[in-house]
Amino acid sequence: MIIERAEVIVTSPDRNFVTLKLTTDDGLTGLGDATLNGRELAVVSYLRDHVVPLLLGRDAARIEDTWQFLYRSAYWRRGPVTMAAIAAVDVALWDIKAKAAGMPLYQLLGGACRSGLLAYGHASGKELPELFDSVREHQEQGFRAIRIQSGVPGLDNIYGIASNARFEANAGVRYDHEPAQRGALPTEEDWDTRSYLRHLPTVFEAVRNEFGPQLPLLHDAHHRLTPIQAARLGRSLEPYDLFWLEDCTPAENQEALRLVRRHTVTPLAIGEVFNTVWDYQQIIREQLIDYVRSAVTHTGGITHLRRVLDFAAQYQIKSGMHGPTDISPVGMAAALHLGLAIHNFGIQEYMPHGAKTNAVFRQTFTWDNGLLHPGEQPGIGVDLDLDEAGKYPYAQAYLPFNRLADGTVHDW
Ligand code: EZ4
Ligand code: CO
Repeated sequence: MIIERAEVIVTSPDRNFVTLKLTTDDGLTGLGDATLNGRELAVVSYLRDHVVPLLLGRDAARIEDTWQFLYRSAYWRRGPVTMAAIAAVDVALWDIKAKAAGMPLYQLLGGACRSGLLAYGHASGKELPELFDSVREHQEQGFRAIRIQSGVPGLDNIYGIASNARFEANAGVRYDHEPAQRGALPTEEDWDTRSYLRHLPTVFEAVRNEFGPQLPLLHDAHHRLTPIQAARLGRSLEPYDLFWLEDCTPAENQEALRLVRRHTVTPLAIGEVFNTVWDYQQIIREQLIDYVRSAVTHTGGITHLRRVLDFAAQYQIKSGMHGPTDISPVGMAAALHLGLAIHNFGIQEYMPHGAKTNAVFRQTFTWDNGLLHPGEQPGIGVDLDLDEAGKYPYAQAYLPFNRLADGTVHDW
């Protein structure tokens, strides 16, 4: 099993995706997701210019050794570009190994720990009636846990709210809650923390009154709060029994979570922008979070994220892997195999991809009664149709950014 070919495929069916495809001398292929939203081409270059030449001729069976080689031989450690590139290689090698074994990947990771993965979907609405409709639509689609994002009075355009204007900006593609916008410049959104902190508890009160106490509800504060603001939000949401409050602070300052924890028992989820176990060292050891948000795609692949989650398991901290549309079907498949095999699975974020994306990436996962399952095909269970992929060239796209009313740039 010698790696004979390594191709980096960029395609933009409904949005940009970067995929690494490895082919061995005995004809096995493996896929890995390397999509880094808004900075896609940096990972393409990292792979094409610096990693592909190192892979050719290597033994595809040596996954751990290849991981350590790519991580340590670069000298420059960590970071989203490096770790997305390493993740793509790692997942492609696991895909190959599982195909060689004739097993779905989760079997090689220890076998299933559950019959399927509880997944949450994204409901949103600028006003309550629209939000309620969105919750109902998700329930009809089978979701048994739902993220709630709402408009805030006085703010026009904020994170997490699906709107028609956004779909038009993406050339008519209806792609719910896709924050990246095609175009030469990032779009500007509004933010005001005081209005948000006042408004959000009233939204959760209304949702609980409408949908009852049982439905697991989640919310993403998207890195916008100071520690004391986050503490206040967590406390004010306690009556509504959240499954989690996500990214309440920009958590590269891990110590900030100590302050939040002192004031609230609302469960906390952090880490979609983290990329190594080192980003979690303090918050896991001090039990400052309840869920690890890292995706396989952005955290060094199956090999490294499993290490993070095994560390988390010692502290009863569970997985809550990031699953937005910018994780490709390849990255989602990898997440489902890992989630099925680990004991400390918590919940999986699930935003269904669009029809064009599903034609490029042929998948075998199933969605049944609110549970995801990766399927039984050997490997990760995804095939990439190169002809379909070739129809959709890269289109420049950026994530938005925030300004406060006085023009100050704020965390997005
Ligand atoms: O903003 O995936 O929880 N989900 C999120 C996402 C992220 C995007 C960034 O690429 O926070 O919507
Ligand atoms: Co998030």
